Amino acid sequence: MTEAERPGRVERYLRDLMREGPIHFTLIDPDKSPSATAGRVAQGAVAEGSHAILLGGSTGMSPEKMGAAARAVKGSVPVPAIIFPEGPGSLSRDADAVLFMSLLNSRRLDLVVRAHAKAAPVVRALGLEPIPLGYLVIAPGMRVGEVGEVDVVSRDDTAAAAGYALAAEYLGMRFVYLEAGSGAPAPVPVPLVEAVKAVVSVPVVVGGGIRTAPEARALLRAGANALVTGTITEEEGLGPAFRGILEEVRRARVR
Ligand code: 1GP
Repeated sequence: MTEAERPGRVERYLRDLMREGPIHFTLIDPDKSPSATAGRVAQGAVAEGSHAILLGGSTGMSPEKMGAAARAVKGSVPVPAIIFPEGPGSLSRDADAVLFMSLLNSRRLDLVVRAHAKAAPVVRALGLEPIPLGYLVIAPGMRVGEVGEVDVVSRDDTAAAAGYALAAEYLGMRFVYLEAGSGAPAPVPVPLVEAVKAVVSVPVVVGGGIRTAPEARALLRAGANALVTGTITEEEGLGPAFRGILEEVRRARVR
């Protein structure tokens, strides 16, 4: 990709959709879902209106597992398969793009920037589209908070969240992701999303602990440009809760 081609094809697809309203990402963990399952989940999710598939998990990833999942997803649905990396070991040329993300509030310098210096040439060689993103973990943070040695932003610290998000934008990151942690008992608080939306102009992605339609509705009303759900499909498949969340996204898009 040359400088003139940035943002790339996947980012343009996401931005074009987000111009019309918020979008939904289905997160599939290739470590928990063998490739046949990943393909089936992606197919069902996209049929319900999900706009892209994120592939990632916080442990146990390898390029082989990621590659198999990406091929299964791409063979099943016409939407992008985007790597949500745990590190350079998650990269595979079979995906369409990678969230090239800095874990903004980690105490581990490698997760803030140094792993990226190793990953960047690999991303380039594999021909993966990098999507620059600031990743901010909000309490409780769950496993990513622990593994990532994160100084989590407390749930009422709207000023800290807004500061991090604006810093990410000023550093040139083109998305901000507010993460409560996979399987969190509650999503990122609405006032925190509102505080971030009040200061940034880049799209704001919100994930972690979204399990119900009312939670999704509240986050969308707060201005979230994208919602990510993972656990709900792992636990309940593409059942009523998942469909309810997608229905909220659909409604927000026609408002
Ligand atoms: C995790 O934000 C995602 O990184 C999704 O979280 O698994 O709780 O839906 P859940």
